[in-house]
Amino acid sequence: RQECQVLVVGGGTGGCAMAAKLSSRLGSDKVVVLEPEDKHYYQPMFTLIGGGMKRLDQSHRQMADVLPTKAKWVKEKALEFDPDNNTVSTSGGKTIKYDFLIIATGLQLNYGKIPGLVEALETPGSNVCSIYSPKYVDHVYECLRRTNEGNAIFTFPNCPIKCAGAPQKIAYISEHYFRKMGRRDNVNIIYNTSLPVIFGVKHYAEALMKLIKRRNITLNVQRNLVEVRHKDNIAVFEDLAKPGVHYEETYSMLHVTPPMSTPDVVANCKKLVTPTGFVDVDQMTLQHNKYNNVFAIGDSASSPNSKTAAAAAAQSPVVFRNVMAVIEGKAPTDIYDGYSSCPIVTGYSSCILAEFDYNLTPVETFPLDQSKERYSMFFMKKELMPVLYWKLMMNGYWNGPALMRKMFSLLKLNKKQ
Ligand code: FAD
Ligand code: UQ1
Repeated sequence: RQECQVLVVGGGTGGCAMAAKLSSRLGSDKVVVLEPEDKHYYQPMFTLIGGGMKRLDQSHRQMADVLPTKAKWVKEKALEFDPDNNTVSTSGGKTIKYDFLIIATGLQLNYGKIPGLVEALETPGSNVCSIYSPKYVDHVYECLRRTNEGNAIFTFPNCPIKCAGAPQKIAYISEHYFRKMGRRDNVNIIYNTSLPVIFGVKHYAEALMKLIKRRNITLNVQRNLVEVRHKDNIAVFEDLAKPGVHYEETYSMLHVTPPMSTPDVVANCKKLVTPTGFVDVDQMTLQHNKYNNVFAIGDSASSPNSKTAAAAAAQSPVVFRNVMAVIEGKAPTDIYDGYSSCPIVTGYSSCILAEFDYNLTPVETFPLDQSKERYSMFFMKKELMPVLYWKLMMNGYWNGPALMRKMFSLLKLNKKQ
């Protein structure tokens, strides 16, 4: 049995940032982080690894070096939440009692839900790959190099996912790769998405539709991958507009974005979650709707924002101030506006930086039209973001770009006067 003031479950993007902020304010040994993994991955790099622009070993650090020294790390899994008794039981047989709980368990990748997919991903020589898992991301570039002709198919599943832009980023990078290699005339690029549109924010969707047309990419909406038969190089899709109607498509390369959900341990704790399995929090304060001493940050929260590290960054000061308020016996008053951001990499030197809030209204940081493809945004994504992540965000010093945006808009106002 162990006790702590704040228990953070999950030492990924949101959990580590929160642990850094809280342990720095509350002092040593008040915060416990429950996290079973040895390595902390900077997942936004996976897209670039897929395109051969970064290596897998550049995307991770030892968890011990990333988690804050003032917090105590318990290297175990949460096995069961008991929010009525303020305890979490762990894979090492511990029961941790907390005053305040922050759930930051992210999303689990359910590759196994698609018959034939895991076998396909794990059979050497089958050109089936996925940037989403550190286990498979290294294989994506190899698939690109091996593909000379035929259909290169990219999928988007029928459920909420993290970084909803990533499935199309890897399609655009691949298209550019085949063009660079002089193979583009022989390869069809097909993007099959379960969604009814290319992107949820109209401003960027319009720019992306033009790009897709210009680059001769086939877009099929409401197509959900339901089976992979890798021996025959066949992917089976369901037409979501006509349930039960299936299409078989032959591929020479298949890039799969897997279905995702919150980890089973979270989804199964019915007291804590919404019917879809996300931690049931108020979308403004990120405090649990039933348990006042429970908060969530990041991908496992029910707040209807697009799930990204950028969103977790913008949530982190809100959760921090609201937890501090509750610790001091006050009501939480800080508000998260749903900010999320997605650098949509469109090739080996260009990027559209989508930024928006709960209303799906663009909330752009820089004083230029970010729906245009730019090298500056690509450079920021590839070279600056990893530094910002490891040096600032992981130490609790990055609250998202809101301050930067305000500075730029002040400068713009001054110019007009
Ligand atoms: P995570 O960072 O995934 O951390 C969850 C942690 O919880 C993990 O360390 C896990 O081990 C731990 N955990 C799970 N179960 C348990 C348990 N039972 N007990 C204890 N610990 C547990 N975001 C952007 O902002 N920009 C991008 O360009 C971008 N691109 C992306 C591209 C790809 C391919 C991917 C996969 C993601 C991308 N993201 C991007 C999304 C971003 O990585 C996530 O939104 C972010 O990491 C979410 O943070 P989190 O803390 O909620 O979850
Ligand atoms: C961001 O804050 C963030 O989290 C650290 C990302 O994840 C790596 C991003 O990709 C982006 C774009 C942001 C937003 C930051 C700026 C400067 C617009």
